Amino acid sequence: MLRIYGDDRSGNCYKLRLILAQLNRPHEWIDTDIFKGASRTADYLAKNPAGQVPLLELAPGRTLPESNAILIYLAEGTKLWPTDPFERAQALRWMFFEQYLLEPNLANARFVIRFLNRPPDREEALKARIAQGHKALGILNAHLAKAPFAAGEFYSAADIALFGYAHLAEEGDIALSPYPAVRAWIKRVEDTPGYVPMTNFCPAG
Ligand SMILES: N[C@@H](CCC(=O)N[C@@H](CS)C(=O)NCC(=O)O)C(=O)O
Repeated sequence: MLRIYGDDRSGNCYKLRLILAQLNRPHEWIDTDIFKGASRTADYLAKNPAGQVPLLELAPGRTLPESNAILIYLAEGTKLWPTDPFERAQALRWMFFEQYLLEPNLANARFVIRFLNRPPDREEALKARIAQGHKALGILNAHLAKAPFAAGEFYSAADIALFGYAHLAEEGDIALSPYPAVRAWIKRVEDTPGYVPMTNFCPAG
């Protein structure tokens, strides 16, 4: 049985909720409250020294952190992972992009606004995150204006990786209105079979 350690307020953890639902994979979900330090205990740090969620545990001592690595592990051999080498490389390209340019900015802006209530001493750093978040969405928008999904014609784990925080951008004061191709793609992702919204696990507000 797959075991996931996750916190449902996290877009990185929601990526796994979504792929597991879409692949109909039975699993055990261990609620791990990051605000109460549950990812910083000695036991947890032995599983993931980075002290972060999500984490996949396959067996004692056989663990995998990093949301996108877990997505790839779960998607391998399914319709959500391309078999064509170029499409697979494209999927990886967008998953690396997500971790380097999109997630750090969108997730951080959302965290400061939604969970820290936008403290004045974080305002300058927040503005920089918002600006970089817009840059990332602009790049994604240009790509999605030419292709329906990240890796090309078909929905893949790369779309799930990008969707995790792109669909939450406005919670970080990053408007999606300038990005029509991203908004159309969000709708396409929501229309994929087995889609479950994040609000099923973590009510908005
Ligand atoms: N690159 C990691 C980032 C994971 C991450 O940032 N997790 C956050 C929640 S979204 C976390 O566990 N924060 C708690 C902490 O750092 O103490 C991934 O994609 O899994």
